[in-house]
Amino acid sequence: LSDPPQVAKAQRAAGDHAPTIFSKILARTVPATVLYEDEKCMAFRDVAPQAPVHFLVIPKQPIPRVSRVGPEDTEVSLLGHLLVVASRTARAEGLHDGYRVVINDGKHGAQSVYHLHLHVLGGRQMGWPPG
Ligand code: D5M
Repeated sequence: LSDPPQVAKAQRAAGDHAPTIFSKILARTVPATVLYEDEKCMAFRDVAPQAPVHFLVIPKQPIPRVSRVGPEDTEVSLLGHLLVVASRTARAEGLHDGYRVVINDGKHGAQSVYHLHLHVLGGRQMGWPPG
């Protein structure tokens, strides 16, 4: 622990595994506008929307980030399930002209909540490339 890089590494690792606000949303101890829920995931509106429609799809399993998804079939199929739920919920939200799905990973990806989540944004024309 006297080695500062080790401390920084440990702090980063702890951050990756700490419960986040999304655990509280799953537990319904923090309110959210829930659009969809099943045994594996939940979709709810983003509190700081970046488009007319902006919701998040999160697994109930607290995987911290997409780069931590393991090779196990259950985690691989969970990712597929999250995408299918994102697409179905987008349709239910009326996004018939398309939408964008984004996963931010880590520092360079500008991830701020370390509980894996898919952003779904729609209801306006998106630009490319993203910032
Ligand atoms: O995005 C994390 C996203 O999570 C960001 O768009 C805000 C959103 N957020 C944070 N707290 C809440 C609550 N309490 N309800 C709904 N949405 C929330 P990231 O990809 O990690 O940068």
